[in-house]
Amino acid sequence: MDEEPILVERHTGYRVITLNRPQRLNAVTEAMHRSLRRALTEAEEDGDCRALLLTGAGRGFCAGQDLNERLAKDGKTTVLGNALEIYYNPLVRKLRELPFPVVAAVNGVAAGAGANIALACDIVLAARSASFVQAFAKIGLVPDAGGTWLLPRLVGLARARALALTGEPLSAEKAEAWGLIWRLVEDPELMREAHKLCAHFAAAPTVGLALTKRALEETWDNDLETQLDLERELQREASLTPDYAEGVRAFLQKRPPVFTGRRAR
Ligand code: T3D
Repeated sequence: MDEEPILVERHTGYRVITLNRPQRLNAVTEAMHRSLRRALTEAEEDGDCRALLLTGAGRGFCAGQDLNERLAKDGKTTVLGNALEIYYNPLVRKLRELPFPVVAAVNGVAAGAGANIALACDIVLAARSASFVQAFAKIGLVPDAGGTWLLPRLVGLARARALALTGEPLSAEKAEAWGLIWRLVEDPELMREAHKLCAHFAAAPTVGLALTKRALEETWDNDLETQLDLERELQREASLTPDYAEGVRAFLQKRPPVFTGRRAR
C-alpha cells in the first residue's frame, strides 16, 4: 500500500501536519494536495484547534511540485496554470486565512513551491541545516505559491530578484539574517521549539490573533487612513471576546490569564 502523503497528529489545542514523502524530499503530488486540503479544512472546523504546525518527514521540508507528475510518457510537459488555480493558490490562501497561527518547522531543504509554502506560514522556524531554494529558475518557471508577492516584501527587491533569478540556495542562517524567516534553531532543537510555540498559541487569545493576522495581511494594500479604520473595526471585534475581558482581569489581579479562544462573549 502507498504511504500516506501527509501525517496528521492531534495535540492539546493544536495539530501537526507532516509532509510525508521523504524519499522525494516531500515533493508535492496531487494526492498530497488533496490530503493537505482536507487536513487544513478539518483543522479549521475543529473549534479546539488553535494553532497548526507544518513540517516535513526525513531530511527535507518540501522540494516543491513532484516533477514526475509533469513529464508525460511521450516526453512532453504539462501546460501549467490550472494546477496553480486548483491546488497551489487555494493552499496559499488557506494558510494565510486560517483563523489561528500557522508555524512552519523547516527541517531541511525547502525548494520551489516548498519554499514558498513555508514562507506563507505565519511563523517560520528553520533548522540550521535547512535551506531555501527558488528552484523555478533552474527549470524555466516563474516563482509561484505566492513567492513573487512574499519575497520582495520579506527581504526587499534586490535580494528577491537575485534569489528568484539565480535559484541559488539560501542558508537558514542567511534567511534569518535577511528577515526571510523568524528564527534559526539548532537541528536537534527544531521540533521541540516548534511544539513549544504551538503549545503557547494553543493557550493564547485565538480570536485576537486571528484578527491580528487579518490586519497584517491587509496592510500591504492599504494607506494609513484605511489601515487605521481597519484597526478600529478589528479592535472592536477583539474587545467583544471573552479573552479580552479575561486578559484585562488577569492583569489587574496579577495572575496568569486563562484564555479559551472562544469568539462570542
Ligand atoms: O507544476 C505545477 O503545478 C506548477 C507549480 C510548480 C511549483 C514548483 O515547485 S516547480 C519547482 C519544482 N521543484 C524543483 O525544481 C526542485 C527539484 N529538486 C532539487 O532541485 C533538489 O532535489 C533539491 C535542491 C531540492 C535537493 O537536492 P539534494 O541534492 O539534497 O537531493 P536530491 O538527490 O536532488 O533529491 C533526493 C531525491 O528526491 C531524488 O530522488 P532519487 O534520485 O534519490 O531517486 C530526487 O530526484 C527527488 N526529488 C527532489 N525534488 C524532486 C524530486 N522528485 C520529484 N520532484 C521533485 N521536485
